Amino acid sequence: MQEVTDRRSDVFALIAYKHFTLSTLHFTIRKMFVDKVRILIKAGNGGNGAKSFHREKYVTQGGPDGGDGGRGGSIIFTIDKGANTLINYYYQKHFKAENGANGQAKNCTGKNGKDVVLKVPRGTLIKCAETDNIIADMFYEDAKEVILKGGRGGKGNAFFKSSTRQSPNFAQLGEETDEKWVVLELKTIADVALVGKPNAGKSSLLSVISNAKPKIADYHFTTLSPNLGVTKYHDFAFVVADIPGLIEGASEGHGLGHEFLRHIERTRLLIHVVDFAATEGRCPFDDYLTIVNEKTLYNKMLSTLPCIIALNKIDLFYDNDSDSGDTSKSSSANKAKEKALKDFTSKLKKHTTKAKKQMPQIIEISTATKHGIDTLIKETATLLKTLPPPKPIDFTPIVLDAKKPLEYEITKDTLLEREDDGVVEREIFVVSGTLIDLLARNVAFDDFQSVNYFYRKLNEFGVIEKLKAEGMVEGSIVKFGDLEFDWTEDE
Ligand SMILES: Nc1nc2c(ncn2[C@@H]2O[C@H](COP(=O)(O)OP(=O)(O)OP(=O)(O)O)[C@@H](O)[C@H]2O)c(=O)[nH]1
Ligand SMILES: [Mg+2]
Repeated sequence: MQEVTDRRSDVFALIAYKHFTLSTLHFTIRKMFVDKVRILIKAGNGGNGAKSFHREKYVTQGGPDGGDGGRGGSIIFTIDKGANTLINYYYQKHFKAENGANGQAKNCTGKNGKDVVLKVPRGTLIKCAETDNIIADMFYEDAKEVILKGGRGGKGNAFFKSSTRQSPNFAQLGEETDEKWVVLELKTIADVALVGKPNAGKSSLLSVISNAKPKIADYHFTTLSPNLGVTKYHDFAFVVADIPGLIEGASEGHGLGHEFLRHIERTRLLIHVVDFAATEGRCPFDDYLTIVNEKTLYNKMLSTLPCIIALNKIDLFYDNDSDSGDTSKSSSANKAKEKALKDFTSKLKKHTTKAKKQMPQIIEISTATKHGIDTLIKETATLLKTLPPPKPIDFTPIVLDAKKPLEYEITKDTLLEREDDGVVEREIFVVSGTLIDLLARNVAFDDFQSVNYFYRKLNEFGVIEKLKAEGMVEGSIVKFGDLEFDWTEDE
């Protein structure tokens, strides 16, 4: 559930995001909330090294002066402090950093490619799309993660000059980088989450305990995405998240679905907001139980979070009496409320005993009259102070662009060759793998010294020995990448 909007309005969603109202079209587009996206990223390739020799009038045999290629740009993630959605990645999904420029003559090094810096809201997890493994948790405000490093620039031929090699006639190619799909998943970082059925009064509560101004209305699903606010208790401040309403079956996708529960995974404390006045005719305890069940179905860990129960709309028990000023009615309202409270408490006791859980604290509140709000803030702050501080997700980070091990394999293939007496089929050896790819990119096959280096490496990795064991003899054809070689034994 990333996209809480009508499909028809997609075209205009960006406009909506900027809070335009298309009155001429007779409908207003809702702001989109995106908390999970899949994007393609690629670091820049390294620039190639240059092969060049110094040229000057009257100077013969100038030395090698080919410069190195520039480094490719990297893909870097940082925090966008003001953002709480991944909307920016909903439309643009491909991000490629600039390639490094090639090296030039006169020892000119190629320019490095520009990095691409992607800003995400705090609390975003970056995952490998293929394996779902976590690469980074953008948890801290100053988080900066290089997710894909730019390709290394190739060395120019000037670099390869040595006392025994005066005129290297080859240069190195720049490193090529792979593109990768990653998933960005926002897990809001808040100390406290307000959870409950639609219309329970979660947004109303957030509006009276913090600086936030969420939308409040007497219909279901007024809140379409989590709202954040900061609550202060003396010099102690904590972040509260108002989570969209949950209904039974949310874990199967009913209502707005249970996707928003991902935003309470990182919170330290839950406040269950219950419509205690049963304004919609339901049993308050059943409402509470529905949310408990849904959060457990989503993730068992959520049921271990400490919680407080806020029994809201307490003012409604007294509503009619305040008009009449009749104190006898007021005491009957009190009795009704006490009876409801007794009923709720005894059911809760039974439930927690059966589930072998600690009984949560119950606080009666009214966001309308502010009754009990100070107590709720005080108790929340007190409980929070006893809990361990929030911490990033525990994971073993993977490196997305980890260098692949140098490997090779030998297979056999056939090749059609024209000879004097017609076309003959010849068996050839094909050597492939990361070792060959790397060597093929770094060897200049028109340069004797470079080919020598290629041969030395093949020997070092045991390729020649293995080919011989597989049956390579004088005159055999061996294919490395796209290049074919005739094998000749040394004299
Ligand atoms: N009388 C009374 N009404 C309240 C109280 N708290 C909230 N309401 C009303 O209940 C209705 C729903 O309030 P919201 O705060 O929007 O409820 P919500 O839980 O955020 O609802 P969703 O966003 O749909 O999940 C609104 O009409 C509020 O004015 C209260 O303490 N007393
Ligand atoms: Mg709401």
